[in-house]
Amino acid sequence: LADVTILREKAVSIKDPWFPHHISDLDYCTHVMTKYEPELDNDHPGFSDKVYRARRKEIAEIAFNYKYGQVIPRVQYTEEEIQTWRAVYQQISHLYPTLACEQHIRVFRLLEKECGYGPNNIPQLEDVSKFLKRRSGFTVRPAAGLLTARDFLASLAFRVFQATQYVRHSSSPNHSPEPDCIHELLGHIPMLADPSFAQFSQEIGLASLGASDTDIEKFATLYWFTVEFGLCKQNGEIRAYGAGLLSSYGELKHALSGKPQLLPFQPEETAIQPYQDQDYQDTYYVAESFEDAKEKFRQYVAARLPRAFEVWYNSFSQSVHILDSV
Ligand code: TIH
Ligand code: FE2
Repeated sequence: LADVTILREKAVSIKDPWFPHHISDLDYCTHVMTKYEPELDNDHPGFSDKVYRARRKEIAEIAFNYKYGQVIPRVQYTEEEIQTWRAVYQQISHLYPTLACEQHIRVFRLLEKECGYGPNNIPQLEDVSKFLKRRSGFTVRPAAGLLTARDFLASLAFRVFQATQYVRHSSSPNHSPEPDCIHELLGHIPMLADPSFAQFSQEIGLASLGASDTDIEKFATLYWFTVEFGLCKQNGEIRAYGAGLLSSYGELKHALSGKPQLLPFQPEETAIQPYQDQDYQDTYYVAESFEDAKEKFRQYVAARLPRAFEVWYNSFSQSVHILDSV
């Protein structure tokens, strides 16, 4: 009887973090971290550029006003923004055939055919969202900047990817310290179209719902070393599947140059490895495959981080159901 009381107290405790139950609740999961806002971070390449800051504000407004179910407004990108995109695109697309994983290479070709990918055009979030929906069930919603890990991970539980829509500052095309649409479009979108990778992403999201702050930190770290900076084995070679690599010419070459430390992906160790986002990583984790990474992640969640409840995603109603565990 005592056990039952404790469990029940836990389940209804006001200390349990709120989390979204229906995909439309993601309208409340849009909290931006201020550390990289060009206005607030004096290391930001756009800090002293008034025109850039005004442009960022204008595009962020789209995200602030966006509500679930709406069509994502199109951005008319400027010639300067397209030039930055082109510079990244032309350089990095030469690296893909030898350094990107096969899933990325395959989908990238489709995106060029079907979604307006090319050196002279920045694809629109609405179009890539429709593309993803057909391929893996993922959709995109616009984000105003780097979100808190809790909000960002929660959206993955609903197969929603919160993507920025502004372009990095033209002074540093080859590496950006924060996400921008070049990173989302070149790095994340192709990967999210792969069903196995989509499933892995959603499972990190589901595990994060209602988790403690300590656990959120661990999931965010796992996300960092997989979805953002992951490497995987393929046909006897090591290839990149992390979006932060697939969108950064400098870091993609660095990661596979033989200089940084490459370790096997082990959730227990990976989850507590310190990381930084200002410069290239000095450690990367290599997965055997997405299926293997998913299996290891499942075991990690089941063994290490018990929650007072289990969640189950109902894709018909696009909502999360709570099941009592224990
Ligand atoms: N460094 C990446 C790029 O230059 O495209 C962007 C980021 C990925 C993750 C954090 S910032
Ligand atoms: Fe990212």
